[in-house]
Amino acid sequence: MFIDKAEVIVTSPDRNFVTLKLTTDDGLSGLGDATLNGREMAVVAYLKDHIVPLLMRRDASCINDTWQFLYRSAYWRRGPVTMAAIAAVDMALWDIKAKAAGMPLYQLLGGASRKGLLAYGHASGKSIEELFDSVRAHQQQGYKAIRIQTGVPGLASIYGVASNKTGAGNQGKRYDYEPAQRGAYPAEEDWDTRAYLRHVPTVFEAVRNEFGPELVLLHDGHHRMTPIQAAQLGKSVEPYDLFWLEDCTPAENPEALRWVRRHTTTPLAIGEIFNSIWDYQTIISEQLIDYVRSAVTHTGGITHLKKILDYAAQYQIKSGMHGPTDISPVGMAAAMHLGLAIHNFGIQEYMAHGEKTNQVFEQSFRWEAGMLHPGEKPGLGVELNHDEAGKYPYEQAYLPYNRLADGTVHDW
Ligand code: KDG
Ligand code: MG
Repeated sequence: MFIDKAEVIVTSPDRNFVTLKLTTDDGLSGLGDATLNGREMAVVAYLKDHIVPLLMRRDASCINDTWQFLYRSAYWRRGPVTMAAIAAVDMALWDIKAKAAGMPLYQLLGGASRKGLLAYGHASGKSIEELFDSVRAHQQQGYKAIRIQTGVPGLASIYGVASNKTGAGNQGKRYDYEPAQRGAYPAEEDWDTRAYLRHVPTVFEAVRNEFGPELVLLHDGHHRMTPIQAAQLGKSVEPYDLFWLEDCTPAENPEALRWVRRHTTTPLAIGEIFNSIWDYQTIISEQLIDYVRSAVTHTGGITHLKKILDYAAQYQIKSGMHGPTDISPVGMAAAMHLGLAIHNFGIQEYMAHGEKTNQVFEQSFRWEAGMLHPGEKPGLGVELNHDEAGKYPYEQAYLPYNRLADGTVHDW
């Protein structure tokens, strides 16, 4: 079974997606997600110019060897562009292998370890009333776990707060926060850590009082605090029993988490911007986190993320795979198969994709009572509709960036 054809498909139904499609000489095809939000075309060039020529006539069944060959023969290692490109090849080869076996991929990864995957959605609101509406709307959709992000008094715009309102007259409207905005320049947002630290505990107190102790609550700090500020926040939300506090400090300095850990028992999650097992070495072996946030798409694919999660399992650290809308339905399917199979699954982030995206990517996953399941179709269970994809050419889009009141650029 040889790789005969490799296509890199860029489509922008509700947002940009980069997909690799590999086809074998005996007619099987596999899909891989290579979407790197705001830097999509860098991965397209890496795939088209440097990877696709190496794949032609390779044995499609040799997934490990192909992974090592692409990783080591480049000499230059790691990095989001390289690892997203390798991830796409890896996913597509697993898709092909599972189709050849006539099984859903999770069966090849060892079979199901659970009935379904607890998933969390994104509730948000500029005010407490809007936030409560959004939490209720998520509960109506079946979510048992909900991430809470709110506006902060004095700040005009903030990460994670959707612009579309929920509630009366808006039922059914898509209101998830979509940070990447189409256009030629990134949008500017404002930031004030002290205002944020004062406000967030009051929000969690209000949410717990309104929705009770059962609801699983999460929060994303999005890399903005210093270690000691993160420790303060972790401590101040302890009474509200968070499932996790995510990305409390900038992820490049994993040692910062030692300081946070010393001061708070709020569980910590990090890793959506990591791309290899080496990024996790210190924080897993020193047990500085509780959840691994990597996406299959950004961490070298199923082969490599499974290694990270197996390593994490030795330290009772669980998965919490990244699942915003910039992970395509192909990347989400890969996460669901992996999450269903591993023992140390924790939770799966799930932001439903828009209608156009769901027409481009035909999917077989199930959403029932707050749980995801990848379905029983052989392979990943996702097929690309080329006609639909062709309707939506790439559109330049950027993630926003932050400035403090005095004009200093801050982590976004
Ligand atoms: O591309 C960046 C987004 O995926 C990121 O901002 C989303 O932090 C995020 C999350 O937790 O989903
Ligand atoms: Mg995040």
